[in-house]
Amino acid sequence: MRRKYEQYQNFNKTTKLVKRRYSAGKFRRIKSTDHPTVLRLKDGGIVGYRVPAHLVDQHLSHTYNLEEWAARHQRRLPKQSDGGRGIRCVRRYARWVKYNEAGVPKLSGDYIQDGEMATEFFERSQALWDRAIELFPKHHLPKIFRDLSQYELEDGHKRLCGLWTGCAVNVGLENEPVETLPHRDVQGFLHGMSCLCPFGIFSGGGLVLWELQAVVELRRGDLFLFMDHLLNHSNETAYGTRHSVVAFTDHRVWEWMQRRYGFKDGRIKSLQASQKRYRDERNKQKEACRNKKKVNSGS
Ligand SMILES: O=C(O)CCC(=O)C(=O)O
Ligand SMILES: [Fe+2]
Repeated sequence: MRRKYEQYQNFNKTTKLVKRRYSAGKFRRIKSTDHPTVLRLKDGGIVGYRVPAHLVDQHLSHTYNLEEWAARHQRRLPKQSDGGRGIRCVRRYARWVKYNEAGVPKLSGDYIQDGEMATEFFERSQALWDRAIELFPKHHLPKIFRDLSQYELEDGHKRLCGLWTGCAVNVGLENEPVETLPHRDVQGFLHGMSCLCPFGIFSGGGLVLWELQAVVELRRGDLFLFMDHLLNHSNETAYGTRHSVVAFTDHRVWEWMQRRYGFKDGRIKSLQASQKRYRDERNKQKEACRNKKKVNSGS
């Protein structure tokens, strides 16, 4: 799956057959249960891990806290839309390497602009991030856990979201629950995993994972750890009030960590080489296919 990674959105390459299977309701449904669910590829690699809300907090206080925050600030928050993902109000609160030439992690513009609202968001979500660290499947995914947790940010700055250096808060508006269009979060750390938590009083909104031809049902306050940079994903229709938060570490922060702590992640180079081989191979096959068609049509 990582080999197929492309830096740009690639949902347009999803075949008609796959889209038809989805429309016909033929994707596998991964129903909610009271236990954690592991999603594996055929080769055994884990690409998703769902934790039901009651294991995060039996009283669901993590969701109440976020819901109160959204209800209090929904009207005041700037309506910054994200057309690619089809969301009308998204706030990105992160320390990230973006829009700054020095390549050093800085607080995001939304965090600074939203001031007390952003600070309050982190007061209210702190318990959730602490639990996410405890619930992360460290035994199954030791390398991802190590990479996400072992390097500090500069000057004792804490990662804003526990293991992750920032988050996108998708705020549903009146009669507009958060339902994303198919996309990948391409800026994510190539060997990492993000953490999604939907909140609000809603039904529907299952997460469609296109490459897996599966729909993961997510209830209010569930956690879903997944490779959002590798897998095209979108939401089914949601009803009611649906918001969500996705905690992530972006790849450029990982590049900064390598410079700051003086190490080289050898996996990236060999991965990039294998991605290139994969693309070349695919182009060759396409070319051969085109030539064959030409010969068959006698031109
Ligand atoms: O709300 C969701 O379930 C998905 C959100 C998402 O994919 C995103 O914010 O990138
Ligand atoms: Fe996403």
